[in-house]
Amino acid sequence: MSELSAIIFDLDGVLTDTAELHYRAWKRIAIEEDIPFDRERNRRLRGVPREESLRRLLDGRTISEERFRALLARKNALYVAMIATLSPRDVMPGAMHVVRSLRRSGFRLAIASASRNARQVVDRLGIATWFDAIADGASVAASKPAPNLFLYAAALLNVPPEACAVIEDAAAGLEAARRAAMRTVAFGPDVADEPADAHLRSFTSIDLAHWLGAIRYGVGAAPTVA
Ligand code: B16
Ligand code: MG
Repeated sequence: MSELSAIIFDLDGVLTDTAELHYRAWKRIAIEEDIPFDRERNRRLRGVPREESLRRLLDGRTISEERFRALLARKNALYVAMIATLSPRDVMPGAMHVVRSLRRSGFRLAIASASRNARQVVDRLGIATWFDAIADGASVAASKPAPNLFLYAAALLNVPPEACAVIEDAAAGLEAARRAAMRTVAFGPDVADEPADAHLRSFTSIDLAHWLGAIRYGVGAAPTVA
């Protein structure tokens, strides 16, 4: 197995809780369109691009292309209004400490987000300088669960995919990382039962040495780190 030399962070749901804002925007659309939608159904939308999210929300209902485009624009307007209020206070608790520790240990660091609003979120959080590279929803045509976005981020870092670990809060993102032949870290309660090389509940009580050991050598046992 290649030496681990880079960590790729998902954005929404990992570095900040904007996954909740995506949910609230889709919930508004669902109410307006009279479509049943709750947090459980929202799990199928997490981490996938906007168009595919709407298809999953519609769940087989057919609408015109024009209406489809209008709903996408409406959802994005709702979401963009919500992220306008983000600030450095909205960085996920403990994330700064983890990023600093990884950087001190010599890891290359990137963000790989399916969102076309990722740059704006990163700027509002004030975290752009923490990373060597940022890949977003405009970087590749086929987004998560295709491996392309993570492969693109690894290429920006100039690191082979096998030397990367991906931290993800969504099943679609973990699948994309596996397809990219990268090590996987499942972050948060939504993916607690997903297969991954390590599971993290949060960044706040992370035992970094143990966790890095798990993704470096412990593939298979899937240790849980509190
Ligand atoms: P946008 P991530 C993803 O970001 C979100 O998890 C997902 O819910 C969203 O639909 C997707 O970005 C596209 O976002 O509509 O802003 O382009 O988790 O990959 O950082
Ligand atoms: Mg995410």
